[in-house]
Amino acid sequence: MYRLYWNKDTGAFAPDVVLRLAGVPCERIRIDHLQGEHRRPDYLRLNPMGEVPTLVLPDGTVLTESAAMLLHLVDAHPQAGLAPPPGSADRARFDRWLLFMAVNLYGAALRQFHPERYTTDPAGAPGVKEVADRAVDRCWALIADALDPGPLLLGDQMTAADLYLLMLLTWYDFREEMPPLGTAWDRMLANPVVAETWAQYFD
Ligand SMILES: N[C@@H](CCC(=O)N[C@@H](CS)C(=O)NCC(=O)O)C(=O)O
Repeated sequence: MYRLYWNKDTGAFAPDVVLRLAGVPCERIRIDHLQGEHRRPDYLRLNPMGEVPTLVLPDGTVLTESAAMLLHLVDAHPQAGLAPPPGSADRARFDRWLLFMAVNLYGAALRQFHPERYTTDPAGAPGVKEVADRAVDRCWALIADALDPGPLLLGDQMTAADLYLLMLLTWYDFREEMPPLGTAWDRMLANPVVAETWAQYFD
């Protein structure tokens, strides 16, 4: 069985909703990172960066990095239909946007939320945040463009990349400023499994 280390309001939402949509049994272990549980030695042995989520595969393989978890799950459970087949042009687009969000947007979000971690000079933190603010805005504009014609990143089919997008969009509610984001949001939350999982993580 899979084992997912998760907490509310974290990136664990993305692998969790994919596991649920795939109908795959999974044990869930809560790691309260706000209480410092992600710094416990037993958790650091699994996830040396001390981050949530961590996914342990049925054979014991440990995965960190939420995007890597999605890439594994969509291929291990193709019947869920949450990614185009490997090697197809649509799969290349899927990989592109998933990695774009994981590297550029998630990365800029961390610099924006925790600028003090990215400078040795406390007085430099506001500058780090200002540059991160710009990077975040630019990333969202590119994602809104990628949702044309939409309604989702690859058209009509909801993929794991869209669900990753939903997780990030929950932290940045740009639905009014960028209507394609609102359309994608409504489309995903119309799925009852997505809505139920979202409510457990973010309500
Ligand atoms: N690259 C990692 C980032 C994970 C991450 O930053 N998780 C946050 C919660 S959403 C965390 O554990 N933060 C704890 C900390 O930074 O102290 C991934 O995509 O899984």
